Amino acid sequence: MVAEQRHRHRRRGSTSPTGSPSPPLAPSHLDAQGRRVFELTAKSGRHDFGSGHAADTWGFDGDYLGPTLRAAKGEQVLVNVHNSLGETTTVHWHGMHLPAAMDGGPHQPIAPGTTWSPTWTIKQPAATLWYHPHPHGDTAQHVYRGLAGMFILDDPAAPVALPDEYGVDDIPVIVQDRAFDGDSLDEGRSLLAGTGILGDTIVVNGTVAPFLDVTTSLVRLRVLNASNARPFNFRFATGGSSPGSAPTAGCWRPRSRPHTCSSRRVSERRSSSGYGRAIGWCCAARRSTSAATWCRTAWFGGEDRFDVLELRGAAQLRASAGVPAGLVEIERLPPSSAVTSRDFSLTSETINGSAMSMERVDVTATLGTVEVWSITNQDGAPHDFHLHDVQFQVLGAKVLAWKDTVFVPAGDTVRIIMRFADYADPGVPYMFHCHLLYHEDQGMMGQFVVVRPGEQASLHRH
Ligand SMILES: [Cu+2]
Repeated sequence: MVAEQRHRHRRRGSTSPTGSPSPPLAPSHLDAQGRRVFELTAKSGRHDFGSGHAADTWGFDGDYLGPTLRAAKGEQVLVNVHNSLGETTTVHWHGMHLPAAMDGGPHQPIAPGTTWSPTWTIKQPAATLWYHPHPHGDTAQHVYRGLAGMFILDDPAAPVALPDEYGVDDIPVIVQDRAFDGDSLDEGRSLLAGTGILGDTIVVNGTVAPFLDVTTSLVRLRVLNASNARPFNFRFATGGSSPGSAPTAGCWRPRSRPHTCSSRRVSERRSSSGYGRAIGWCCAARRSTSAATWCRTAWFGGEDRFDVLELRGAAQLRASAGVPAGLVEIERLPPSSAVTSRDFSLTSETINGSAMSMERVDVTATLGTVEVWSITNQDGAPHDFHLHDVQFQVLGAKVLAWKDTVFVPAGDTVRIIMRFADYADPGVPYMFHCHLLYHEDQGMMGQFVVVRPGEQASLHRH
């Protein structure tokens, strides 16, 4: 244990750590049309989180979380999503560039006992994405109960020389905070927090107090913050159990070259990739605060510190290749290429003063054009802005990267730039919204439609 923990954040029950196995890779097969076909079933179950917690949960194929889907750029995928829950849900492919009708937002409900079968071609660079429900008004509850999984995209034409043995030196790290009421998941804290549930127990890959056995000198961690509301500023605790083994870490986004840093904010409700030289060290999370903002940040979890994942190095580590000098090429979108600028104000669980309506189109974007969106948080609370369909770049950011979600601190403005490419459908919208799931459910969400030049949006009726 390296990070301090306040008494109210001390782990419950036994603190003997348990292993944190990677979620299994989802099996798939190629059908007669050459499509890579996956099966996913949303179901209820009972999951042992370790440390004495066995709770009623939901999962895909299992009792909690879901298998990791993996596909390559250029492949057409087909996912048969079966709903064996007692209520309607959806499955959204977070960060995926795909047609609106395949997006899995509130417009693609999966009724109990039915199957939804979206199919699309992977047209984006290698990425660590995820999937989770997106039913309007119920997203927080469905994700909290355990419906989430990773979706890894590879690009065979642009290989990156990072560790790539899944579960051995290429590790999914799905981080969630959970609150327990006895052994049950506590779902009743939303109204108290203002941001939705802030749990006092950290769960990684569905395990409390986890550790990871490391056998190679370099590991790649694919860190996914799948919490409902909590932002993290992950850092590596130095001075681990092996003398002189302070890790180096860096490279948390698809970017052109390795980048060394001591901490990485994953406040954004999505995933990042990182690597570290792993020799017996811990990984801790906290958010820095200043005195002036103490009240606010404490209220939203900013004073909390947690140990997240202990990496236990084997006595003998298999030597890995070195850190590559280059990673991927990223085309910078210049603001001068934008044909449209839009302003979005986030306040009081609305965007530009309106709560989400499935009957209203808030933005109509034209296929093939670049836009700049200026997002202002007018609240005293933090928000996370998430855009479906296309990845964007943050103007003025220190590091060039493709992102699908951006943290917008209280009172701040963030400007993002994106190009709407490949897919237009005047009748089916994509969503943009705060990715604090409680805010999203309350209505801090809007709809955008991508049309061909000269076309008008006209929503399909439900
Ligand atoms: Cu929000």
